[in-house]
Formats: sequence, C-alpha cells, structure tokens
Amino acid sequence: MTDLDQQDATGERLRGRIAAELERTRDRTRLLTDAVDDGDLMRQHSTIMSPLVWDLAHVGNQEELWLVRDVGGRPPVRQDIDDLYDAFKQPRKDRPSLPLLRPDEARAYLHTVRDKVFDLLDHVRFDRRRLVTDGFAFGMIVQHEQQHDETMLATHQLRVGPPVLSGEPTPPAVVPVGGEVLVPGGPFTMGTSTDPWALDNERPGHVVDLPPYLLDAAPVTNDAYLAFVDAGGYHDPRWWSEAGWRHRCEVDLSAPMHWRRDGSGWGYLRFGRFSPLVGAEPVVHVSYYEAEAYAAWAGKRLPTEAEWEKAARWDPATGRSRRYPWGDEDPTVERANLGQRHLSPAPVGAYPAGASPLGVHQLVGDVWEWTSTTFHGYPGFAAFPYREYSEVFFGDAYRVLRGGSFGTDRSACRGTFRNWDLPIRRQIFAGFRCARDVPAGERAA
Ligand code: AVJ
Ligand code: FE
Repeated sequence: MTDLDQQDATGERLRGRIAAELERTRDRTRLLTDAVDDGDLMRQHSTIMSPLVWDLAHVGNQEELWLVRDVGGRPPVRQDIDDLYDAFKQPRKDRPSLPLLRPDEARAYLHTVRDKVFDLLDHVRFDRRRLVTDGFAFGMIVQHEQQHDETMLATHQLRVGPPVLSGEPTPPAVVPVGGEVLVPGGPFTMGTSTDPWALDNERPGHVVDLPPYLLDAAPVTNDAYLAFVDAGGYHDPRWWSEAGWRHRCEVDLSAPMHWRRDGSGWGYLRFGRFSPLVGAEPVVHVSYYEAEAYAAWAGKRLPTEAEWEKAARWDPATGRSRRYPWGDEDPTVERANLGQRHLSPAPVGAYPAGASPLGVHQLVGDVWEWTSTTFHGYPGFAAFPYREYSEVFFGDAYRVLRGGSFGTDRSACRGTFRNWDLPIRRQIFAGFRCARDVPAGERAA
C-alpha cells in the first residue's frame, strides 16, 4: 500500500465512524422528542429549561452553522432563524414565547441539514484545516447533540405526566464496595493535547503534582445521604458554607430534588414513575451546596477536579494518564452506566469491570460528580473553535462536575471531559463522592 492509499483508507474509516456516530445520536434525539405530543414539545416544563422543540431545532442550527456553512462552505439553509436558536441572544425564560419552528418544521429542518452533512462528508478532506483534522468538527457536533439529549432527558425528568420513557433494569451490585482509597502523592498528566475529539477546555495536557489523598471508593449512596437527612443535616448551619446556607434557607431545601415522603420512608419520582428509595444507588439531583454540606457533616470534603482526574486516569503501573479508569478502551455496558440505557444510577458495586487500578468504582457513568473546583482554563488554554463553548463561562461562578451520568453518551464522556454548572443547580443528574487529606500521623507510615 502506498502512503496515499493508506491516507485514503484512514479517511474512509473516519467517514464511516462519523456517519455511525451521527446516526446513533440522531436516533436518541428522535426517541426523546417523539415520546411526547406537540403540546409537550412546545411547553416549558421548567423556567430553567428550554421547550424540547427549542433544543431540537438548536441542535440542527448548530449543525448547519458548523458543518454545512463552515466545514462544507455551502449556502445557508435557514439563516433567518440563527438568532432564535442562539443561546446567548435568547434567555431560557423567553424561549417559549419566541416564534419557534413548530415540531414538524423543526424535524424537517434537521432532516434537510443532515442530508447536506452526509453529502459533504463524502467529499471532505480531513487534512486541510484544524477544524476538520481527525474529524474534529463532526465530533464536536455529535457531542453537542448528545449534550442537548442529556439536557432533554433532564427536562423529561421535570415534566409532569404519565411515563413515556423506559429503560432496562440496572445491573445488581456484584462486589462489595466501600470505604476510601489512598491515592499516592506525586505528579500526573491532567487534560490532553492529543485526544482528537477533546474539547478546548480539556486542553492542553499539563503536569499537576498532588499530595496524597483519600478518595471514596464509590459515590455517596442514598443510604449514606439519608443518614445526613435524618441527622438533621438540612437544619444545621454548621455543615453549610455561608452561600450554601443562604440558598438552603431561601428555597427551603430539605432533601434531594425529586425525593418524596413515602409513609415512614422516602421514595423518588423518576420520569413519571414512583419508586421507593434504593439505598445502594448513588444519590442524584443534589446541588453543589448540598454535596458540600454532606461532606462537612461526614468529616470530609469534596475532591478537587485534579484529585478526581488523577483517580480516574493515573495508572500506578506506568505513571501514564489513560482515557478512562479501566484503561484506554471505549466504554461498554459492563464498564459503565452511560447513554440512557438505564433511567437511573446503578447500585454501588455494579461495575467491577469499570474500576480503576487503585479500586475506585463508578467514576464514569451513573452520576456527574461535583468537585470543589471553579471552572477555569488550564495553563495555555486557547478557545477553539468558539469562545462561547467554554471561555465565556470561566470564572468563580461555576463548579466543575466530572465523570458523566446514566444520561451521558459515551461520546461526551471521558477521563478528561469537563462539565460545569452553578452550585445551586440540581436538575442535572449530579451526585458526588468525598475526599479527605491523609492525616499527618498516617502519612509517615
Ligand atoms: C457543557 C453541559 C454545560 O449544556 O450548557 C450545549 C453544553 N454548550 N450547547 C450546556 C452545551 C452549548 C453545556 N454544558
Ligand atoms: Fe447548545
């Protein structure tokens, strides 16, 4: 084979992979938006969420902007609607009153855009511009649609009405997991300069040196969190930060979102179905402030973002940072609870094949994990390809979440992937695990 043939073969493989990812992602978008009627698509189910039909057309509009117009250099399909679907021009609360595309118009629009994308995918050269190198722009658009799919899943969770989504039962716990894991001190590589579809905020790779720390082997479970609730944790300002306590009082928090009293115990309302609380599942739908209060009550703290990533990537055998806790291979159903296959987190101990070499479980999948770190660019950060994905959110207002949830697709989740949200938010599928400094006495030994 000549070099040119080799290049063609690589290009063909990449084209095939991109096409499969685009189709797989569109199937999920369709599932989420075909599940409800037009009224439910156009209604705003919460003032912090968009009408589902806005997410739908916005996904198509981003695909048009980046793939049809920029990568393909083709004429616009619907330039007239760009402003309507610009998240920065339209505050969420105003979105339901905009002259949005109706559901059938939005579906037709997505179809038209996708047709053009498949056409240009046949001809595109992957070696001409940085935007398209290794198919990056296509990967970015796949991840964008998947991120909005997770947002739409959160909207479904907020929607009032009979269940319309279904998932497979979660796997049972098969190994006992508990306690803490000691992560030795020393340097590791955080972020990446080489992962082809990594987004700008994951770059560049850089060395971070950490002192040793203890990290919970699993996310905090409903049982553990319930002990905090039962101990009066929501009524004791000692455990809360000043801002956290102020918020807790303002909105009168007393338990995770979607928990309901069930006789003498608790249950939760999940995608329209009520079920008793499962004690061994990671707690979900808690804000950063609640996570922070629980950790203080437990005599611990939240991990920093670097501590989370070292536990998820650092291989003690080689010192190398890998893509996932289990290695560099892609996630599978045995390794992680991702992709909306199940409509809840799975019990702690259900994914031994996904554990890290040090024995940290369920870092990827199940629940996003709050870290104590505010969202900033890494040293040497450069916005690419647009400032509005990450850079405009840098600052101390947001906290970083890591690891992905049961509603996160594998394309939008890896050891370097960074999510962020305001510390008061709990509509996202967020939980946490705790960390602790190694006590001075234990360090010498
Ligand atoms: C990375 C999940 C915080 O949903 O606001 C979607 C992803 N950016 N469209 C968000 C995103 C632009 C973003 N998060
Ligand atoms: Fe978006």
